[in-house]
Amino acid sequence: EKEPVTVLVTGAAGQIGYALVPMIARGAMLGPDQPVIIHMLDIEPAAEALKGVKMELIDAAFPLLKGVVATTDVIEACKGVDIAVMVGGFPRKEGMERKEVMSKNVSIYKAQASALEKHAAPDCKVLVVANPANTNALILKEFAPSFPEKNITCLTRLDHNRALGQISERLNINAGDVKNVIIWGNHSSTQYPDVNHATVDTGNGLKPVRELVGDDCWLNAKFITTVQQRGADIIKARKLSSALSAASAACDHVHDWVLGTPKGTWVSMGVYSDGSYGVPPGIIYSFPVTCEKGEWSIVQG
Ligand code: NAX
Repeated sequence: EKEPVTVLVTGAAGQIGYALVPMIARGAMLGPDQPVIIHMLDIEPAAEALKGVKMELIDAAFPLLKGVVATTDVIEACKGVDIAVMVGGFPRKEGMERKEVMSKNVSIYKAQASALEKHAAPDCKVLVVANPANTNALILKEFAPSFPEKNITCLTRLDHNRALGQISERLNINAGDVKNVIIWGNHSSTQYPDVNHATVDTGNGLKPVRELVGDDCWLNAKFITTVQQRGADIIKARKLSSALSAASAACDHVHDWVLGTPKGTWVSMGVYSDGSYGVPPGIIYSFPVTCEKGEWSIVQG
């Protein structure tokens, strides 16, 4: 049997955390043969709720789950962690300026970055989910200078999957047959969902999405705004923000990063820019990437 991999989930008592930890414990993140130890971090006001989540993980009797730590202590949470999924953060509340949210998150991410730097495994891979995701990832990178830049990423896979979902609904096909959409930029409404290189596996070869949809008006307008605004639409419908789809996308992100992308397929990840496509180096930006042996590379050309 393989050695267990230790996965940290911060904000684990929240909505996304509640959907995410059972997925990890079932092997959706690291594979059906990979044992895991889950560390869950939350803050004091959520400590009781976090205990409840731990009880439920035990009650689910997951064969792959080799250990659970539920804590409000950042250092204990970060100890020996191989993969860190940063879901916790200070949410933007009604009437709050973006700047205020940022400054609250700066102090949270500063503390968590140093704890990870000192106590996590040296090659720990980090996925930031909490908003503003790109900015929080950058803050984390700034305050964990000894971490390889390549190990700090943010989640835009949810937007990527939303784009696949919209195309598959439109064409009445399976989402698994659509590939190579791209999310460029920020995880926010300024992102650009790009279908210009996307294809569909028709069972009879690959066909461009543009050709199959045959409606550039829809692709250039409604499709883009639907993907950009999907988060807001979910809130309208559920009165809560996306959770199961966010958790599932976090699993996809780490899964493909660690285990590799299939040949001929790329995915979208928020990563440290090396200047590709004229994007200023040093910011965290969503690009098309392929992954091999635990390393992502930006698709060129
Ligand atoms: P919840 O408010 O349900 O959960 C957040 C949890 O984080 C709470 O349990 C809270 O106590 C905890 N927390 C707060 N400060 C913390 C700290 N300093 N250390 C550890 N834990 C802390 O939010 P939820 O719906 O789960 O969303 C979590 C984050 O994901 C939000 O920032 C949200 O904006 C972001 N999202 C990002 C997405 C993406 O694609 N990148 C999509 C979904 C989601 O909106």
